[in-house]
Amino acid sequence: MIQVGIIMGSNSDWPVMQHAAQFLQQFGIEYEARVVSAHRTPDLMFEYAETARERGIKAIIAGAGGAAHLPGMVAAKTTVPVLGVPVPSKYLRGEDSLLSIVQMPKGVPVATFAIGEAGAANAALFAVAILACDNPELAQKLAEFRTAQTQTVLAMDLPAAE
Ligand code: RP5
Repeated sequence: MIQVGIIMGSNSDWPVMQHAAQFLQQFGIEYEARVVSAHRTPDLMFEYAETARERGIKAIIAGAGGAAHLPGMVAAKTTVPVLGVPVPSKYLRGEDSLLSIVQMPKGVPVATFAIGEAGAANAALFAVAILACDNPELAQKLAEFRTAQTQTVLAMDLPAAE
């Protein structure tokens, strides 16, 4: 059963958003990835948001660039947690995307992540953490991932100064 939805405003967002998909795959989470645009397919966006809960979706990772209203508008139409990923934009390097997503007025939250690849990856890890709340096996996998990451950093060597 699909538990996480990854949506994005354009297929041009996929190089960034695929980093979310990769992490979900790594943790064995079933997900779907779709292009849903706030301003170009607004009816689809509403339908997606309105049916997400009844389809069993537990978290929606929504990425968009520029005037990035997709995460906020989806959050307005569902109580499923929405995790917003600011996609780097052509002219403002994603600072516009970040501010559009993060500055939600009080009452309709969007959890906002870093601009770009790190944000997409962390949104997926956050979705895993949400699902792990009532899934001990998944919580264990997440703990093992963190331990492995720690070991990688502890094993880092630095070259001699030149
Ligand atoms: C946004 O406009 C999308 O999320 C994308 O980041 C940006 C550019 O879209 P394209 O012109 O590449 O389709 O809606």
